[in-house]
Amino acid sequence: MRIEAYMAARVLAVDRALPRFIGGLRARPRLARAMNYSLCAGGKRLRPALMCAAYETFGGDSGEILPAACAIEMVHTYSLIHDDLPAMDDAALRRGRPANHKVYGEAAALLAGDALLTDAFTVMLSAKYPPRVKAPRLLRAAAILAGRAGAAGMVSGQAADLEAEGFLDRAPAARRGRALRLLSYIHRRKTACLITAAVEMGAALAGAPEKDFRALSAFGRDLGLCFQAADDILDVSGDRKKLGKNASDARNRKLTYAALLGMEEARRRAGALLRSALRSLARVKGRDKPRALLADLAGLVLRREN
Ligand code: GRG
Repeated sequence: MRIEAYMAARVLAVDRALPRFIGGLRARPRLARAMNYSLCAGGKRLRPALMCAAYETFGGDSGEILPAACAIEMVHTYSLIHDDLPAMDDAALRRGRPANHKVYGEAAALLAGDALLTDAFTVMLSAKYPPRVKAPRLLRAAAILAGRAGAAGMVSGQAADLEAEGFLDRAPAARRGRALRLLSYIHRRKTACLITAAVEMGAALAGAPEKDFRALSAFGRDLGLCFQAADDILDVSGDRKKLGKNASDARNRKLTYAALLGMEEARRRAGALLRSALRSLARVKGRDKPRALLADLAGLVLRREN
């Protein structure tokens, strides 16, 4: 199957399922609208697709784990809503529409994010799964999602990202090594943690052997770093219409590959990270076709225009 067709099928499944899951949560109507507004705004659904392809690599059928795939998209969407708030990146546009707080106000946007994060676990843990998804596998997947999204992962990445604003104005060029280490810390957590979680969760739900789990985890980490390097480049040179958001890194004095190393070196690093991810993927045993889909998905991450 071509990767575009695979992605389109996953997008369709997730787009249909998310409003059903939100509808089942008994949220107050305005809160449910605010949650749906950002969830159903046309995200690429990269993380659910990665989880599905990882699950299929170890023999599963991706339809079986739709609640878990939707759960990671809920966590991702919460992070985008909170990231856009004035106290964080202060962005007016997201996914081609006004940011959540521009429509519903800051308090409602905060609460929509809170509910999406918390109820990701409701959706994931209260669903019915086939016998292959044994309870310990489901619990491990939930622990991965919590751990990678939480204080040890994405939240600390976001905290460090905010602390690093203006770093390049304050630090002399001689401290480039320190800046690179800080940047790597930020990227690993802010972006790569959730992308790593996607493939780890797919592997955990399918009961992948530990060796393959670790190789897939390394694939996810480098793919996540490649994703962020590409994001930094797109923020400088991408087509705003296709991106569906305004450039914000320079305005926020962000520490990025593009700002620290220049565009050419940022592109070179993104390519090197993709190759490193593919080397880890080559060590993963499992079904050939979904593993090839994972490789194609990785290629899309580097070539993407939004
Ligand atoms: C608020 C705890 C907290 C974390 C926020 C997501 C994030 C951390 C910051 C967003 C800043 C940013 C643009 C990071 C780059 C990586 C990223 C998550 C990009 C958006 O993901 P896509 O391109 O978005 O997969 P879509 O809209 O396609 O789902």
